[in-house]
Amino acid sequence: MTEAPTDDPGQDAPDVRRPERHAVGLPAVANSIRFVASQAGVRRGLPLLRRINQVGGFDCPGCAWPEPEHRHPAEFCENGAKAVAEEATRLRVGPDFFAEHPVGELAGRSGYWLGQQGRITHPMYLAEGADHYVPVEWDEAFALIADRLAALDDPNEAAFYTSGRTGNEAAFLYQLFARRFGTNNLPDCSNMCHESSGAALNETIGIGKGSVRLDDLWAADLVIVAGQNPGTNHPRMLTALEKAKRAGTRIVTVNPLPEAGMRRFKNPQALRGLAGRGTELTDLFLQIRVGGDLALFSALNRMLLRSDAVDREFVEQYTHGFDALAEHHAAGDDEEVLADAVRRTGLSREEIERLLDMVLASERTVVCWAMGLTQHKHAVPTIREIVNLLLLRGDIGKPGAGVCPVRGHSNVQGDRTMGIWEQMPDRFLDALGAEFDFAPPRDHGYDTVDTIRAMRDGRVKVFFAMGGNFVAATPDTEATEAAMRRCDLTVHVSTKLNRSHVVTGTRALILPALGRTDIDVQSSGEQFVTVEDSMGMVHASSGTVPPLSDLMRSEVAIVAGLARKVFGEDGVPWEDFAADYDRIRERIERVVPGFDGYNVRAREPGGFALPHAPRDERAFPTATGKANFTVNPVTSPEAAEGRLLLQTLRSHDQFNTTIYGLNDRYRGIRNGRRVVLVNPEDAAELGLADGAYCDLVSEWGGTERRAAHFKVVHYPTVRGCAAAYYPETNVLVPLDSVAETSNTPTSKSIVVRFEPDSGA
Ligand SMILES: Nc1nc2c(c(=O)[nH]1)N[C@H]1C(S)=C(S)[C@@H](COP(=O)(O)OP(=O)(O)OC[C@H]3O[C@@H](n4cnc5c(=O)[nH]c(N)nc54)[C@H](O)[C@@H]3O)O[C@H]1N2
Ligand SMILES: Nc1nc2c(c(=O)[nH]1)N[C@H]1C(S)=C(S)[C@@H](COP(=O)(O)OP(=O)(O)OC[C@H]3O[C@@H](n4cnc5c(=O)[nH]c(N)nc54)[C@H](O)[C@@H]3O)O[C@H]1N2
Ligand SMILES: [Mo]
Repeated sequence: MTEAPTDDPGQDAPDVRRPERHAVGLPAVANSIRFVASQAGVRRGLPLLRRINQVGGFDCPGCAWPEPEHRHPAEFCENGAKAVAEEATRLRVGPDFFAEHPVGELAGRSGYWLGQQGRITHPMYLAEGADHYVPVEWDEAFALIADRLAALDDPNEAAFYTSGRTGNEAAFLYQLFARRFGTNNLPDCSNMCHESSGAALNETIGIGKGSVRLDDLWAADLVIVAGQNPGTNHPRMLTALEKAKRAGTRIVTVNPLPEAGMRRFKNPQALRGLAGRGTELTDLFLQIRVGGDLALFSALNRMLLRSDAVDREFVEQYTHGFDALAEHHAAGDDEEVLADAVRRTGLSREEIERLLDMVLASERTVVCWAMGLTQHKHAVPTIREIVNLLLLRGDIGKPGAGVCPVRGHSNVQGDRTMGIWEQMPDRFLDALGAEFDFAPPRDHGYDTVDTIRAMRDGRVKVFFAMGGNFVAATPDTEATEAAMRRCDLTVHVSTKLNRSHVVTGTRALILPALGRTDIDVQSSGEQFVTVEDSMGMVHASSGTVPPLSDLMRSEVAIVAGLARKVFGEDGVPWEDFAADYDRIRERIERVVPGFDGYNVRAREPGGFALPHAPRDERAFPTATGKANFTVNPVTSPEAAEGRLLLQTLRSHDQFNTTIYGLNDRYRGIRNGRRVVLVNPEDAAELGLADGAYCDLVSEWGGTERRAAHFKVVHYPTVRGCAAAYYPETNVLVPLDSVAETSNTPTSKSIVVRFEPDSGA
């Protein structure tokens, strides 16, 4: 047991009500205002709400869902409001706090408690053998890092992690710093998130990003939302889906859980949403078994081929590999294949055929997905099979159709565009090297899972994180924490306190950063940063509240200051970059395609769109020069007798490892997070009474992992599958259980058995 003991009153005794049948509406509006006022205060907090996602305001630090061209005065959601309030809080964590609380004590606190303490206001240092963090000057902090970096035998003994909130300018400088230091070890949150989407899309259409814009949703005949819970994680997507629905789009939801948001939506931006019954969003709900999506889409494609509903012209002109796919689906017996799909998906044959009919009736189909598809062993083939479907129908590169991986962190896609990737292609490295007159390293670096392995084995000794909460977000908590403790130095550039600050290497630093909402003033004046949303739109973001402390620095200033300390006079004008972010954007424009006129276009209201060859001109920059069909043999996770497949997901009151509160309103869970949702029939078979406490034991490759003291909740999830919250269950995800090709932890399919409660 490695989890922090629970110290939140009530967290151990969650109570349960009936799940909601609709999402948003008045309670969401009331909740946003209450939460913002309580965290940030009425004077500091409430005016912020008017600046979220507005031209001249700041990009919501919540999710990466795009803003419509015509913005509503309230272009935010309940959970965006919580993300803003969390950051704009008036509470401070400064030297007094650290003097009062030894690190050992903090390591016993829950993540929720740590996050609630406030914004970090001073650079803090934990010396070797010390019990307390103590304040440190910025210059001294940089010197400490430079010193440990200089002590390494090889630049690849350092790893530089990024979480997806970092703006483009800081991300670009950060990867430049890492590569000039000599390593491609740039793990990021994306490795645990949409890496599977990137891998599948790069191979099949030649670019690892989605191909649709907002107006494509409105022009689509059919939108399939698979493995995603937008009511909680991308609430503004519901507004877009409602608009699509009113324009005649049909919507299919594929999910093991009946998520409230995809059922009935009460739009808070419209009177009908606040007062009326709301809009029924889903036309067809397919309650699929966890990991059954490849079987579903494969069966669908087989039937499509049989019914001769293939867009021959598109296939001939733009694609490669059709014959192999057709051959694959010609083999075997149709009845047997369908029966196999029924078994693997848990759906009925009629349900699969209804989906087929809807696909056949649609001239323009969009498929949206998120973590329910990406975090499986067979995630990459699953997404490739979705691409097969769209290619068969000619549904890429035309209005109203395409692939829509819905990104998580607000700038996770932009960070990738800026070079935060352990395997950036040579054309990027060539341009970077030419611009800054150096030879970037070419060997691929470590991703997130490989970084943990390298720390565990003593091959990475300095761990530096630009945001995020590495030890809580990554799999196999026990193994990861042990790996982190083996490091010589761990450094976190952070806004709020989290578990990664208290599970440290021999020495540790916390460097306090400005966030999205903070006004950022540098020597040339007030700065803005730019971000890229899930649909490839780049736009400006400027904070609007005064920082809580003069000692907080922007991420740009932190990287620039560190770089100067590490490299000395190296011919790169780091100070100029920090003084005026336009100077960084000029360089990005010369290195990264699609950013011409960056400084001008970033200042245009709404920003600008990055090019996307498949969408814009049906050009596919793949190895074959065409869009690639792929053959994906059907597979799905299995659990032996007496076991269930556990998926780990988000409640309505959290942003990843940041816990806003202990409720999950739409699912009817209150005052606690250590719950496991189990289908009543499975529960009866397993002897799990509603409300009983149990341990979850994961089984993988002959090894076992345990998470103690979970309350059983009988819940209408699909048979054979259970669900529980992340990050409490990360301890159960084996480090080596990863998706093929993308190396993403399989957080959505863990085989678990239930044992009697061993206590909190
Ligand atoms: N408020 C809030 N917003 C967020 C976040 C947050 O924590 N809080 N996190 C952000 C981030 S980084 C990300 S990546 C996104 C995550 O957004 P989501 O992917 O929506 O997040 P999860 O909670 O992991 O939900 C996964 C969904 O997939 C379903 N699912 C699980 N397994 C399967 C499966 O095998 N097949 C199918 N078809 N469905 C399955 C689950 O039932 C659930 O509805 O949200 C972003 N936005
Ligand atoms: N079991 C399981 N594990 C998962 C997932 C899952 O579904 N199940 N999802 C995975 C996914 S999709 C993701 S994206 C990862 C998320 O992994 P991370 O991105 O590493 O985690 P977060 O919880 O988003 O990081 C929160 C911390 O970031 C810092 N922070 C916030 N804003 C800023 C900022 O503006 N600047 C800086 N410098 N720091 C800031 C704060 O200190 C805060 O505590 O987790 C993954 N882990
Ligand atoms: Mo994510």
